[in-house]
Amino acid sequence: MIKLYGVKPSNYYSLAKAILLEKGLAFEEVANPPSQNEDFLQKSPMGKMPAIEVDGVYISETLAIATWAQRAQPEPPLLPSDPVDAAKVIELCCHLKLDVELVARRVLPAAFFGATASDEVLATTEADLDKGMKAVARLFQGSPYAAGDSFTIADLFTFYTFGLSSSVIKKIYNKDLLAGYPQISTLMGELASRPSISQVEADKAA
Ligand SMILES: N[C@@H](CCC(=O)N[C@@H](CS)C(=O)NCC(=O)O)C(=O)O
Repeated sequence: MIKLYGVKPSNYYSLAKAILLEKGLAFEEVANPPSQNEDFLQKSPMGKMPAIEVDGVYISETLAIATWAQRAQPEPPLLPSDPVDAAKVIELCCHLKLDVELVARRVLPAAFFGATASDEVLATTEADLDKGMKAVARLFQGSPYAAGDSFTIADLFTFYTFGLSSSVIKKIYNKDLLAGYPQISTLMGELASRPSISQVEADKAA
């Protein structure tokens, strides 16, 4: 049985869980917060969650987990079979993760954990985020899904990137990260009622 390590409030853990649910793969959730303990570093070399265990092998990094899931369980597809289309989905996921989510995370400690962000950090984060949002918008299809005709991992990256990033940005800058991006806003509303995502969110609240 596949094991999923991490804790439910994490957006990346949620993303990996939604992937397993979309694929209809049976898995067991093992509560394991991020840690620098040797035991957890063997599962996830940066000590971050999520990690999965498949036949005694550990895999960290959500994109790697998504790639494994697609190969292990091709149906229903979360990546297009066409190589270029698949690469475009991954390209969008990378920009969501590296140029929006990770940038917003710079001010997460100030938003929710009482830390102070310097004026310089506040200014560079805002400018970099603006650039990241414009990059994502260039790739975003949104008709009807993030990468075009079919539901893919880019939709899950979209949901779990903006779930966190929007709340951080609202708290720090009192602004709506998705203002000016109506396609993303609309998709976020639709994705919230997708069964996999609804289940992940309901489990979190339970
Ligand atoms: N690039 C990783 C990011 C995972 C990540 O940042 N996880 C956070 C929780 S949402 C974490 O474990 N943070 C603890 C830490 O940074 O030590 C992925 O895609 O899985």
